[in-house]
Amino acid sequence: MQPVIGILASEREYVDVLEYLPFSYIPSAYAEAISQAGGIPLIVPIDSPDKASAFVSHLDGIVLAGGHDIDPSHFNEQPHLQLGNILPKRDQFELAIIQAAINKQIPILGVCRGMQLLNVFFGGTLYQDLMSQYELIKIQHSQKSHPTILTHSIEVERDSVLYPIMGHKHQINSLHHQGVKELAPAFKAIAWSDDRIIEAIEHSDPSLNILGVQWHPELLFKEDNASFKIFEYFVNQTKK
Ligand SMILES: [Mn+2]
Repeated sequence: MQPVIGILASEREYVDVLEYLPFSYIPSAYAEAISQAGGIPLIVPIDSPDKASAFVSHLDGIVLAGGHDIDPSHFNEQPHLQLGNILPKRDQFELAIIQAAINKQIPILGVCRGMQLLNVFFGGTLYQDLMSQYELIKIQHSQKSHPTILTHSIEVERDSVLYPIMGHKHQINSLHHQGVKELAPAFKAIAWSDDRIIEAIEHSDPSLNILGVQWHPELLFKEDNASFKIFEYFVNQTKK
């Protein structure tokens, strides 16, 4: 049986000449990557947090995707001047899904915003805007190049699930303007950029199987073998 992997959808208004309708959506690359890696991708629309465990009861793994900024009220801050769009109902639903996934002990992969939300769920904080809030910033984390172009390098911790996949140094894409500030105590940082932004995290309890990456491997998996292997690793974990 192939594992069923829930990919949490975002929502936006579809603006046509006559229509302003909310659409559930997620970039197709997430589903393609999961499917190629041997999972059955299932796109999960935003719903009531009360239903999170009912959704999770049908799933073997969870992917938290990229997208909106996270509502800073979840880490007791007011909105910074450079905070982007937030979608509070998405935050609330995804936070409930994380709790339900932990209760069921199924693996979670957080990508970009997904990694940041995992950190916030476990009590960490974020830079709402790296450019203005992180003093040591010196490289482009919100790349101007096409999203599939590899732009900055990361250094990977030896004692981590990513090391066998990526080795010590690897080139990645970078499409984030927020970042992890205080890492939640439950996590280990396992990859960093040159200017010491945390680029990947894993939960210190390996039985929980929670991994977060700050870049976008779903946009690279066709050309970059390490990106594909992240999805393969994740899907294999959901079979255990
Ligand atoms: Mn980056």
